[in-house]
Amino acid sequence: FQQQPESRSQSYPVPVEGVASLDFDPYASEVLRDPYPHYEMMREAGPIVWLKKYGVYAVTRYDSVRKVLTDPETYCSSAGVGLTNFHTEEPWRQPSIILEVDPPEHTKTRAVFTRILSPRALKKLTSTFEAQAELMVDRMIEKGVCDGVKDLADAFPIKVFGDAVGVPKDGREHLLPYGDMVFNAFGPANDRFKECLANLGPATEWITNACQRENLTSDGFGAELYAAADAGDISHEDAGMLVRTTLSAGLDTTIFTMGNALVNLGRNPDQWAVLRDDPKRARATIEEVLRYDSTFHSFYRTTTTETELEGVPLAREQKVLVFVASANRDPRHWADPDRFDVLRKATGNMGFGAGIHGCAGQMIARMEGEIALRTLASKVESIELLGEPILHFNNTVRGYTSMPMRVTAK
Ligand code: OVM
Repeated sequence: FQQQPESRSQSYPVPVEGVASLDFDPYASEVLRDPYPHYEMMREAGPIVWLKKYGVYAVTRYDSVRKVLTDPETYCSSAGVGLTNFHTEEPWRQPSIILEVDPPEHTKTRAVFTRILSPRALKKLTSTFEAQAELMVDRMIEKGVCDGVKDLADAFPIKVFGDAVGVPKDGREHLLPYGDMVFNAFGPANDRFKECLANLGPATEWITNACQRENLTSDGFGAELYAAADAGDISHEDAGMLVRTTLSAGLDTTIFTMGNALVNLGRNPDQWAVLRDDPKRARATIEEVLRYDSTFHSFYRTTTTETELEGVPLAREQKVLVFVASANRDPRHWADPDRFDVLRKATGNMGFGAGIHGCAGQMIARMEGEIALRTLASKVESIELLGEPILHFNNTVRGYTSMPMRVTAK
């Protein structure tokens, strides 16, 4: 039969016989607090499971996740990469022209990003980023007792990435709440989503203004996106939309990743010692943080056609939930996956996704993380967490908002 989207009913599709059908809610607070035992439960239940509450299939194993992400013709992004199906439901904001599109539209915008974020372009930023990291780490040492999030994980990307894009210095406190909304919106319209939307206040307006050409500095990524429009590669409206992408995707993610690095190094003094004794391992450490404690946990694809995944027939317009953070802990792929080991080869992790939509900013994100960690490891002898760091709850990304710690100078 030919299943049409408009003929989907509440009860369709039912999970095929033999597929685990779970009551489990991956967005419940107790799951977000420590999702990994729940990921193990889903991985062991099968290569694909049905989540009753949301009417979606979910994949949690490394190979199944990669299969979905590397077949964008079957598993598209243009119906949205959250639970909301843009073909049948209203998105909370105008869809992204790089994230929430398929080829050929995607190919054009992605190419502009690839060029603007080229290795050569990033190299030019290195010394500025290093100088800022030094200032911030010196300040932490001076304080002794500090907050790893407020003094570094948060402050560093807001400063260096904000400057690199070229947004106004005033009002950058709106960037995180806006990103929080973007990432909550990839999940269901639950209380967390609704509360975030209700408290968004002037953040959206600030972001919209920051994306306008006249409010951007003349030498940042923002200006370069508008120059690409002048050159005819994209429209001027597209340029503004792509600035919005940098501000949506580039802050909460790098900030949480840096915080996750500090938490895991604080909890594993032997691993901190490896990095401190060889700060060149900062890059590999960030990679292991992305694997072991991924910032981005899950997102969706939508089937463009009837298909089959792991032996299960899928209808057209079926949302498939993809858990990259679970793939990064799959024992079928990783030896001793639940061990944080900065000496392991963590490349191939899917913390940045995979395939044509794999994070376009991953090189600058790694660079920010590497520079901050290398600077810390070069100047600091010990880091000690003072009490439990404060976890932030979001439907899609996981990180900390506060992390009291003591640092001592080398
Ligand atoms: C965008 C966007 C927003 C959030 C995340 C993202 C992970 C992209 O607006 O294009 O990539």
